[in-house]
Amino acid sequence: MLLEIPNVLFFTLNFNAKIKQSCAFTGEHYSDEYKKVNPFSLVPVLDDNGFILTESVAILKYLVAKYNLPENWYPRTNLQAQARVDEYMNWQHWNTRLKSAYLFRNLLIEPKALSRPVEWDKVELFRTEVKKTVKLLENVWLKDQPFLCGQEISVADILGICELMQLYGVHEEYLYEENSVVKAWMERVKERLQPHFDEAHKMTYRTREMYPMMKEQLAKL
Ligand SMILES: N[C@@H](CCC(=O)N[C@@H](CS)C(=O)NCC(=O)O)C(=O)O
Repeated sequence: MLLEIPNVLFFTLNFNAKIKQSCAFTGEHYSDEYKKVNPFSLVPVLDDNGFILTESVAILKYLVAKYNLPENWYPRTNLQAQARVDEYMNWQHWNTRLKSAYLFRNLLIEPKALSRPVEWDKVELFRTEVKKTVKLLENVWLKDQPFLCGQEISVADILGICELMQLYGVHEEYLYEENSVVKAWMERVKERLQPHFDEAHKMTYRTREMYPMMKEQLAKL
């Protein structure tokens, strides 16, 4: 494939992201057929010619190794640089990931799936939590460096930006845009990942367009 090497990584990830999005929105991931592939009924899942792998972090590391991507994506020779990326990937599960995902779920996914009104107290709680995480991104991860784990982009930045981008889908982007350091980092990462970034986020952009209408419907429940 004659794509630039980082693009190979993102092209592959885009492909999985498409499966993930359509699957999670249609509820297909609860089917018995899907459970045969991923017993956790979650997305993403990688099927590399029959080798099935769940968990986004494991998938990213596998893809970097499989395509022998440049060191910056996930360092292999510099142990401390690798540990730094691992540090973020472990931290994010209970921070960027959890807070952003729960805000998104509470604003849209759960009310829609369960046909129940939005629980605004929970939404407020997770808005506050997202703000705290954004502050930590600024003051810890992005302190003195342009990317989350150093001077170069890594898989940590892909994970980080994708979690925040779901908030763009539900018009909550002010939560990270009001932080100039995080906003500038996101612009930097996006630019580095284009055109694949936009391709990967088609469903997010579509959700954003439809959200005002969906919000109105949810307000009637
Ligand atoms: N730890 C897992 C989390 C996977 C996860 O929570 N996926 C969400 C979407 S991003 C999902 O499948 N949600 C569907 C559901 O909860 O029904 C990973 O990092 O891959």
